[in-house]
Amino acid sequence: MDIAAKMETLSREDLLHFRQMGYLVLPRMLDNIRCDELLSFSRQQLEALTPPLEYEVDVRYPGSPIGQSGEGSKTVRRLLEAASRDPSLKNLGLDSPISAVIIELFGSEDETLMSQCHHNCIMTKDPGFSSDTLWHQDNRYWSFEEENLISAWIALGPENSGNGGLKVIPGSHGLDFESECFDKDLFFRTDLIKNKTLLKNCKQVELGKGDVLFFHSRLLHAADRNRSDETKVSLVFTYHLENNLPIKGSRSDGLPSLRVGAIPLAINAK
Ligand SMILES: O=C(O)CCC(=O)C(=O)O
Repeated sequence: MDIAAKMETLSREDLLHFRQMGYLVLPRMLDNIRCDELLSFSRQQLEALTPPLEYEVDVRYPGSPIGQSGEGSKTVRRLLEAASRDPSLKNLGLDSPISAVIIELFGSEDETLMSQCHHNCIMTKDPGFSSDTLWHQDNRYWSFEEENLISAWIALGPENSGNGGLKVIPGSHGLDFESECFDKDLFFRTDLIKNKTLLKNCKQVELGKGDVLFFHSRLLHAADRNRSDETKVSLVFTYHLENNLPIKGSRSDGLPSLRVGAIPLAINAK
């Protein structure tokens, strides 16, 4: 898997879009050959149930199979620790046009690091037993000093409303919410009028094969279950700055973050 991801340079419009909306889609960062290699690797790992894994039953979202031994109980949701599964995945996360875009989006002199915890994963959505992910900010999962992380969501095939692609509330990363806006599991409540009004701005993110969605950890997003016939596979990496550290002892602190190679955008990646 050594075919380069396509080089990208961020325009002023791209940067402005990310700052104002909290997300940015860059089309065709990976070509079809690269996507197919990553897909075939992911399918092998899925078939072999190569640990560490998160199963649909573990999350208990609407639609998740129930019970550790019932039908669908072996449906994988995340192949965790993606970067440790193959050197090419580590390279893609740490030393590629994708990580170069992340550095630009942070726009900081501080070093950028990639977390090896949780969202460093190959995310799968099986048509048979997938679930609905309710509205949330990713800070629900992360415990960092500051709510300032950026994820790169790499679509290895098309992602849309039919197969459980992500929906976002543009600009929500910049809003301050009172704690009552979220339920006890930190999902954004859909029964409050003020929340309902905001959710009317929902936008389905349509991704093509090889497109990358960059989004801020404060951006409200959600996704439905997969109603297509094919498993959806995406690769996700999450980044933070060196001066924004995981809270000691939290799940975000379970593995050390890795330093991102600061390759300039103009120089081609391996
Ligand atoms: O694909 C999904 O169901 C949503 C995943 C998600 O929002 C997340 O991992 O934060």
